[in-house]
Amino acid sequence: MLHLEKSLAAFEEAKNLMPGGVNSPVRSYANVDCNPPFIARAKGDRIYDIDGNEYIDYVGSWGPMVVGHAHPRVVKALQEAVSRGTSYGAPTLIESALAKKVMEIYPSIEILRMVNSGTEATMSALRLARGYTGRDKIVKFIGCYHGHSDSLLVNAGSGMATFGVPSSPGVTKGTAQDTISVPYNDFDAITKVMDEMGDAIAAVIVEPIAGNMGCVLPKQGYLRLLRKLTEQHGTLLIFDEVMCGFRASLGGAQAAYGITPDLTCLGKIIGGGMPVAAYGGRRDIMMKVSPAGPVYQAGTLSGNPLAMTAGLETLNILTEERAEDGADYSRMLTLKTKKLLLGWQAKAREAGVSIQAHQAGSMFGIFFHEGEVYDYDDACASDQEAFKVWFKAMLEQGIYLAPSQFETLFMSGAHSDEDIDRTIEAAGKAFQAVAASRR
Ligand code: KE4
Repeated sequence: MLHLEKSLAAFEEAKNLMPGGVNSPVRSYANVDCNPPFIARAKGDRIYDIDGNEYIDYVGSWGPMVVGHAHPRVVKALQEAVSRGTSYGAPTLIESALAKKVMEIYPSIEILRMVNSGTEATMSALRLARGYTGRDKIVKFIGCYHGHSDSLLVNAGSGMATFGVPSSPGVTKGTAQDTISVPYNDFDAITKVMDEMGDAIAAVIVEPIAGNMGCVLPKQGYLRLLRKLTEQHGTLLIFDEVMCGFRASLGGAQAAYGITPDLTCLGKIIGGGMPVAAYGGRRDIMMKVSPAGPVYQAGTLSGNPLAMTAGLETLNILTEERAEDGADYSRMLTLKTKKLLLGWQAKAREAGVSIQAHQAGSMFGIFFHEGEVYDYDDACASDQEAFKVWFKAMLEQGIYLAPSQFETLFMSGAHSDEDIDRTIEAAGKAFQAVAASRR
């Protein structure tokens, strides 16, 4: 039995200080009907709560901690940077250094702008797409999440091509009507919308590998269809790689699937755990951004030197370090993830529990579902009660997972073979608990 007395007390106090006691909703553990451990520190693949419990961490701060927590190279670089000050609000060499590093890895990005969150990156990319094309409408996909800007907090309207309805109070009907939402992986739906309205659509924004309905992969040919349809209609294709960037492969989904978007949004890993995101792409488009062009976008802490430092050191580790067998970092992460999922699948079979296991490089997840999971409806049809039982059984055994069926898990270079084996054994017990809960 996990002892969480101090976390419980901290959570009660936090609820009087922040909405729901947290600064981001998913951290409240509301989706799994239990209380969140308050974290004291983390190192490598381990995370420690204020009650002294130790966990193997597969959340990795929702993606950024790809080289593990408190990596010595990142800590050292930050310690040196902080002694030179924390923010200048002025151009620095480190911003150019990180920009160059990102462009080496993402050749589709010819010019980029640093911002402070994935929300800011996608919001800015959409404003730019509207400014560049002179069009108002955008298309997003049901189940994909791109941060909390108003245009993107929109659900599908009643009909496929009809305009959106706000998914949150505070989003105006006027804003929502310019967003069209269609099912992910549905070839006919996107083709119909683009055939009917493509010439009025500024951008199609997509998580090329979806991570916010659980981990869901694009069907064969789907991303190529999006590229073809957007080119046909002069619509910009925006890849939101905030999550799958540096995860699906070092060069993200665009490298893994060989599709070149017009704009790319990055985040999480390029900050190495500090607040960094970016949007970038074709020079002719990006040169419309202020002060080079008329599309306004700004930020006090954009390109913050500490954040740039953590991001650059993280990317240097990803591109320089190799496993003992010489495999590059991304290959090593993919193999670690594959080993974990093969173990989970074997344990689930032993327990007589059907799961779907999805992997894209070092991002992964499972669904308690008999059939394939291709879209949000499929994800919603998975057994969420089973997920809760499994999640709690894993947490009890010291395995720290995302507290929602609709999130994705992440491997890091710090996860040892021993810890992966331990996680597989724990999953075996957790799948047995699921089977018992169904009897
Ligand atoms: P942020 O504004 O949270 O930095 O990024 C928004 C965002 C944009 N695009 C994608 C594909 C994303 O996954 C995200 C944010 N991811 C969530 C995890 N599902 C962050 C965790 C949270 O909301 O607390």
